[in-house]
Amino acid sequence: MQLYSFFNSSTSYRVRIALALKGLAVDYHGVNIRIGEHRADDYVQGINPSASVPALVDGDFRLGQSLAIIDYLDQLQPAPRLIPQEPQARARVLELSHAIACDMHPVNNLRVLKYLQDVLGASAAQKSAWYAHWIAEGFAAVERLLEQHGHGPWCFGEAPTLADVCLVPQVANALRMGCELSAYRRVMAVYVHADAHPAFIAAQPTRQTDFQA
Ligand SMILES: N[C@@H](CCC(=O)N[C@@H](CS)C(=O)NCC(=O)O)C(=O)O
Repeated sequence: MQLYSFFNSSTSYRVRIALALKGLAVDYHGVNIRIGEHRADDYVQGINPSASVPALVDGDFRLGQSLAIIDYLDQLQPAPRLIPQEPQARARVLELSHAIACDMHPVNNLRVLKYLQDVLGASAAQKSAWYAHWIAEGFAAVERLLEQHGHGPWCFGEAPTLADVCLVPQVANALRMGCELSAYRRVMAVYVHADAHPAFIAAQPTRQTDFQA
């Protein structure tokens, strides 16, 4: 399999964690979204019509969208299962995962921040305020979800699920952007626990072949 990824992309980071947890090896292709490689015609036509990372290529099967990729990997290699099968456990994991992947990530995506700056004329300070605002809203919701339904050292129990796979990259991204996260006690406890796991370490941005300081 081939993975198209950018070291600092949180959605790529999700897929890297899932691959590492499952012990699946891939050929890694760095796509530098800072210089627009994800918008190049051959990438959009040949790899990912969404013009984003990550993308997975398995033979002649091409797939974008990190959650769809992780679901595909879960079907291909169920151990360890990241999306539970029992209906309520599955719904709970998807609820938290979507709070991050659908509510938090899209509003702070590169193309949104670029639009704010390049088209709407937002200053660097306004862009940072936007980013911090949506991080605070989002993690407050995730904290409440963990408070009401979380248990164990991971989001839900004694083993990682898709919820942890989404949480860690989103926290890492927010910390990199200088956000203060100590108020989200449960979020940070899961982050600290998960970030010490070998699969989560292997997936970190600094460990990728396309990493740039
Ligand atoms: N919902 C998609 C989002 C993919 C996405 O937008 N990835 C970001 C990097 S984290 C990207 O490629 N951004 C490029 C841009 O915004 O132009 C997924 O989960 O894969």
